[in-house]
Amino acid sequence: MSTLKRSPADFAFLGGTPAFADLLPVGQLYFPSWERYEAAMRGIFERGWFTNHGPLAQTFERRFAELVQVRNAVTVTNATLGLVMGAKALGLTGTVVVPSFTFVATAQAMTWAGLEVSFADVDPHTHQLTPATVEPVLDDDVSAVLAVNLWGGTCGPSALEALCAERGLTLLFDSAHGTGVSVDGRPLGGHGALEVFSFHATKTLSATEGGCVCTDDDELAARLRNIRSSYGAGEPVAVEVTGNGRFSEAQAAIALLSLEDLPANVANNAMLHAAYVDSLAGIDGIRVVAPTGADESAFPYLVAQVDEEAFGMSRDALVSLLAAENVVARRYFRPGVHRLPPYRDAPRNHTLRLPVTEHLARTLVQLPIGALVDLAAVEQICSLVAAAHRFAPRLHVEEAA
Ligand code: T4K
Repeated sequence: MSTLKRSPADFAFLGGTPAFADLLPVGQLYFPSWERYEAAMRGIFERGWFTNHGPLAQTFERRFAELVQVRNAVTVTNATLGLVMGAKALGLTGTVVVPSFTFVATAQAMTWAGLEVSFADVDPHTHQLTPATVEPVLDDDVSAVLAVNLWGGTCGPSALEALCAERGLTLLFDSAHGTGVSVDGRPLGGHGALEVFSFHATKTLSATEGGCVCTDDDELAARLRNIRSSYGAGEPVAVEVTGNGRFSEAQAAIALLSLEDLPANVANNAMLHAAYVDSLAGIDGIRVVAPTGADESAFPYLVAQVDEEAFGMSRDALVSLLAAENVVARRYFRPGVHRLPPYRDAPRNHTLRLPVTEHLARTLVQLPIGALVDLAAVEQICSLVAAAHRFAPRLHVEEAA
């Protein structure tokens, strides 16, 4: 049976056949073949060394440090914990400025580290923090800025470095989306005091769960290693508090295989991204937002912006229509972290308005890109979007909650 939408009745939400038989999620979800995974696991079992900074974790740290050209790559259980431990290792106090337009973990990691969070708006074109969006929220309580390199682009780290140097603020980066991204002729990893990467399964480099804190500051790295665990601490240095942020051998094994596959996976993302750009170009009211501020991107997300009036349907209605077709589009990062608990309840945020963040949270959609997507799938998703636009005046879609 054809899944082309030739009339409103062909849409799955009205009883037609879904365009895809299986759910197509947003997320990179690249995974090595079972054979390579099994061989890597066999090695771990034969060595009988499963965690506590084993040989695979050590090898991965060396290779990732080479990839991003930094002196120290400190692996951790996930990026959220990496941000908490990074803030602790830096000895941050007071208030940290973060963008509200980010995954909630960016801010929550600072809260876990005992810091106050002050939210800044982002640039409407790049979706990133800039000196112009940070400056209005700087006050005497602010000691640091946690900038986010979003969507496989960057926030332009050098301009923020200049601002923070001038104001005497510590600058750190959430580069959860940043593997394979370079700016000003070098990879993300060595900017600010530290940068934190995520190796979650939905990221381009995957350890299923995982993360890494990168820094060129050897003393900071020594504190981080001691906070993470006595295993892999190298030299014991005094730290206020220790935890468990270890990266297991199973995580490291997958991360090493993922590192081998990174060039091919990035090339695949680039091809799929270009196909989306081409196929969505002719449809009024929707446009692909390209990663900005980067010399090279790994294209971890396909971000599109919907102009409800020109498209004929809201972003939330489009998401609902696609879900019925088994395309699980995401709406990152709604409603903006300042509107989520616990932050929305803080008196300082009651009257806080971040118009760009709030607009992006209402209009952006992320479409599937990564391992589970091929060119035919991109074509089919774009033809669904085109049909949604064409038939919009005759479709009454209930908006996704
Ligand atoms: N900073 C930023 C800017 C971030 O974006 C993130 C995480 C962090 C910090 C923190 O990093 P970590 O502590 O996680 O290392 C996902 C991810 O869980 C999260 O890692 C990511 N950012 C965030 C943007 O997205 P969800 O809840 O939206 O997606 P999830 O996990 O449900 O997966 C997406 C789709 O993929 C689903 O439809 C299910 C599918 N899926 C997922 C997994 C994990 C699969 O089919 N198989 C799988 O194994 O959060």
